[in-house]
Amino acid sequence: MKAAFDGSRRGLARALSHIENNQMGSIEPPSNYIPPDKNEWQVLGVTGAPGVGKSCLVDKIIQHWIEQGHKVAILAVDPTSPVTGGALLGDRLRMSNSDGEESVYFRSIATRKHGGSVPGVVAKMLELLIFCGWTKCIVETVGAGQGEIRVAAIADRILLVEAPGRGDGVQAEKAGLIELADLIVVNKSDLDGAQRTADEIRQALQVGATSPPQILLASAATGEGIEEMCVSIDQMVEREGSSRAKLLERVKAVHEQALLDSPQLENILEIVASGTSAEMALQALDKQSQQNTQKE
Ligand SMILES: Nc1nc2c(ncn2[C@@H]2O[C@H](COP(=O)(O)OP(=O)(O)O)[C@@H](O)[C@H]2O)c(=O)[nH]1
Ligand SMILES: [Mg+2]
Repeated sequence: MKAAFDGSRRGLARALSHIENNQMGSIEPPSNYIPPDKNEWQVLGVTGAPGVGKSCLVDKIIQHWIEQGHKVAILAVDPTSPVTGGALLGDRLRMSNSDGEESVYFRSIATRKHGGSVPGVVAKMLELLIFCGWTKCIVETVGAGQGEIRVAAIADRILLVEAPGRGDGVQAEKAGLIELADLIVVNKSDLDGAQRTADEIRQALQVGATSPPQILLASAATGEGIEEMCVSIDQMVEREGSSRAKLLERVKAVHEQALLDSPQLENILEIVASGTSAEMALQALDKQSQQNTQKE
C-alpha cells in the first residue's frame, strides 16, 4: 500500500488487485493525505448501451480534465470486455496526450471474474485511487442490467450516453438508467436520427421527472458538441431524483450482498424449495434473527 501511496504505478496495480481479490480490509488514507474540497466531486460514472461511444467520449473528458491539471483514473467495468479493451484505450490516450501519460491511469475490471459484489469492489478501488491523489475518476460501465446500474450508482455524477440508429427506441429507458442520469449525451450527432433520439429521451423523461437532466447532442467522431459537454460535466449538479436513485441502488446492493453472504442462505433456499413462498421464508428468518438478538 505504501508504494501505491508514494506514486508507484506497480504498487497501485498490486493494491487494486488485492481489492479485486477481496484480500484488502478497510483502507486508511496516508498520513499526508489532504481530503479534496467538499464542493468538488471526484467520481464520474459513464454508462449506456454497448457501442454508443462511451469510451470515445471518456477519451475527450480525460483530455479536458488533464488540461485542467487533474490526474485522471479510469475504471472500465465491463461484463464482456476482454482485458485488451482497456489496453486499446490506453494506447489511444498515449497517442493523444504527448505529456499526459503520467496523468492517466487505466484499469479494466472484467466482472465475470467476480463472485462477490462488483459495486463493493469498485467503490473500494475508487477510495484507494482518491487516496493516491487521482483527483478525477471515471467509471465506465455498460448499462445493461441491475448489476451495472449498481456500479454506476457509486459515482458522484452520472453521464448517460445514448446514440441514434439503434432501431429499437431508447435503450437506457428500458434499463432503468434514465432515473440515475445527471446529464444525458446523445453521441454520434454526425449520424441521422440523433435529434430524434434526443426527442424520444425528452418524451421518456416527461413522465414524472421533477428535475430532468440536461440532454446534449455531441459527436466524439467530429468533435461537435464536445466542448459544451465538458463544460456541462464540470458544472453538473446532482439532480434530486438521481441522488435518491443512487442511494436506493447503494442500499439495495448492500442488502442483496448481505443476503448472499448470509449463513442462512441455504436454509432459506431449502424452505422455499419445500413450497414456502420466498416472502414467508424471509419473514421466518427475520423472526429468528430477532429472537437471537433478544437472547444475546
Ligand atoms: N459516427 C460516429 N461513430 C462513433 C462516434 N463515437 C464513437 N463512434 C464509434 O462507435 C463505436 C463504439 O465506440 P465505443 O466508444 O467503443 O463505444 P462504447 O462501447 O460505448 O464504449 C466505435 O466504432 C466508434 O468509432 C461518433 O460520434 N460518431
Ligand atoms: Mg467502452
